Amino acid sequence: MTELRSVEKSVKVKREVLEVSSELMSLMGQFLRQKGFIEILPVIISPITDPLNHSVFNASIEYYDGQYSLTKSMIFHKQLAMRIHPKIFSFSPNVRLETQEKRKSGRHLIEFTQLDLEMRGATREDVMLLVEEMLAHTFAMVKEKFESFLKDANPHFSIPKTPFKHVKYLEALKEYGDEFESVLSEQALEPFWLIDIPIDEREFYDKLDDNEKTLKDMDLMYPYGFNEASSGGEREFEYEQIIDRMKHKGNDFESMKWYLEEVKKGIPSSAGCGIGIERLTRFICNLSSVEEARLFAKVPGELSI
Ligand code: ASN
Repeated sequence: MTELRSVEKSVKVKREVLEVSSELMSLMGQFLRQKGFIEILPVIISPITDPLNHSVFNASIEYYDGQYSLTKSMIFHKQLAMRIHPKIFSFSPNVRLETQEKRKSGRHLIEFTQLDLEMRGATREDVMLLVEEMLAHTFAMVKEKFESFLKDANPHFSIPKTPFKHVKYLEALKEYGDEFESVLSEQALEPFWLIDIPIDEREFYDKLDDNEKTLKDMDLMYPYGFNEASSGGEREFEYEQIIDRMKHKGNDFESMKWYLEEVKKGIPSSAGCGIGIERLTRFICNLSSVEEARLFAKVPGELSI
């Protein structure tokens, strides 16, 4: 039987960690509003959700003759929201029922929250510059407010220097082998972007580059071995191209039919990304796992309150 994670552990998160987490959500929200973004309410259940690039256990709810999925990411809703407003963000709770091996990473929870943002007509470069500025600003403000806590908790804490370095996925793979992400993250002293991810390594919705091999997308990587922080990119928005990409990936068309109908009517081009709140909190507070970065953490392989 699956163990119930001790309730004591689930409510034993440090008070300062929760304060940092609360503050950084507030700071990033303010920053984005100043840049003309509006906050939209998150979608928790929908017949369409991110198919992801790896398999997880099914999380869906029967409702009359249909089925709702719990949101794995709001990617498709962000694209549809682009019809109404050019700059949106949401603190989006995601449920991904990962297998228990994922617990070892220190980066996975089966329920987590990402700051998901999207910009109409934008390029990948626009998103990278925005995120760099947002993080530099957020870290500076957090440093001011939590100086004495951070001095003890995180000896590496520093305000990231912009612009962040760009590392090409295939070049890094060639130089450092399969474990290149961890190797580079361990070596790094500053956050960096992993760009040009090969088509088979990511979902169908990130835009294919003209070379037809890599995507116009990016992952943000934290230094000191904290690994992946964020993923995003420019998006596919043309019907034929989306169909081709879904076929290439072997995605299920039936569950995506409402999305495809909307794409056929037309959705704007856009770019965006999602930044995990628990991972950001973990990185800033130098925690060994995201389990310590929020209250009521749902760890892979266990039941938690
Ligand atoms: N939020 C991510 C993005 O905007 C997608 C994801 O979480 N898989 O690209």
